[in-house]
Amino acid sequence: MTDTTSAQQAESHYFTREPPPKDLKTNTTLAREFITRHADQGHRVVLVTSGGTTVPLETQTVRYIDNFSAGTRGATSAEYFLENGYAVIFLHRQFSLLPYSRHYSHNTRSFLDFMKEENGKVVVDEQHQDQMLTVLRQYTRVKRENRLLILSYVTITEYLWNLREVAQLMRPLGPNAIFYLAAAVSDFFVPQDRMVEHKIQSNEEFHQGTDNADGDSTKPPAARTEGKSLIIDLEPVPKFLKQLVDGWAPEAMIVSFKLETDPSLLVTKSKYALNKYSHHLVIGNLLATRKWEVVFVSMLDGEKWIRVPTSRRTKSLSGMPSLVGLADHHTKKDVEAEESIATR
Ligand code: PAZ
Repeated sequence: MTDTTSAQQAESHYFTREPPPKDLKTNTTLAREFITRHADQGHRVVLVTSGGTTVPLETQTVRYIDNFSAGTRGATSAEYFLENGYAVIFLHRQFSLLPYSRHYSHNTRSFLDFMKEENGKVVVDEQHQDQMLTVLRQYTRVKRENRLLILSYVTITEYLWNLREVAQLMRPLGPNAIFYLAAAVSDFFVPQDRMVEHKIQSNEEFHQGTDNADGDSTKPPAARTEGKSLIIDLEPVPKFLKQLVDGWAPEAMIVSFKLETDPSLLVTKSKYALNKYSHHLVIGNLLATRKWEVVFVSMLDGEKWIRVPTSRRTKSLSGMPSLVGLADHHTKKDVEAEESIATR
């Protein structure tokens, strides 16, 4: 079997087995209208994916697996695409950082700290006026020109359904389409037909049987209790980059990201991904240093490091992985560093 055939089979198996999200039709309608309008105006359109993906353990989800991503890379990069005239579809994890508002959210300070009361009215504090005015002007312009479409997902399956639909809608754009895949996508998941319906019980007296949500007990639930232990037996998520490159959007420019924690693997694995999927660019980064340095790996330029000067770095609070995943506090210097990488 060729790589292409097995990728097609994996796609068909996955999307037959995993039901589409409820809001997929709405998202598709919005994306179609957005893409058509910008294609008619001759604009380039970029799909930026951003934030983590959850892996639910129960159909009525109480517990899920998550990752660290706050969506800083995606939200920051989206702003730079917008400033450079692109129309941006921002497919992000619900409640992760958004372009423009990111400057004032998920911060170590509350957004209220940017305000003060003056003559019975709420106004922006003097020291934040200049920066907020710049951000507000950029945001207002983008809104006026209707160049930002914000779509959201929560789970890995919702992410993949949206990615496939939007990619296929972007196909007619040919080389005027860019995919910038900064989302931190789970490699493992619980398939729908191996998911229990209700909250997994820890108390042995209340243990459920071995039925999955669809009442089928032939395969054990992927997340279940055995004795006092919770057993989680995840399945691999098919690698859809091959399908994106070869099938969904073959003429588009495709940029993928590679995250590692072991420095000795980063370049090797980035090159491996580039060779395997034959797309345009892999941007590699390490969890601990991702705010300060990335490596670009491409056929054209080989391996190229981009680093924020030491004088502009701070100890990154975001270097700490968080199971909760959402509260990735960033400092002003984190924001500046991310911008410094995004502008190159
Ligand atoms: O969202 P964030 O700014 O905290 O992190 C960005 C990132 C590390 C998730 C991104 O740069 C990345 O590498 N995404 C791909 C991860 C992967 O699936 O390998």
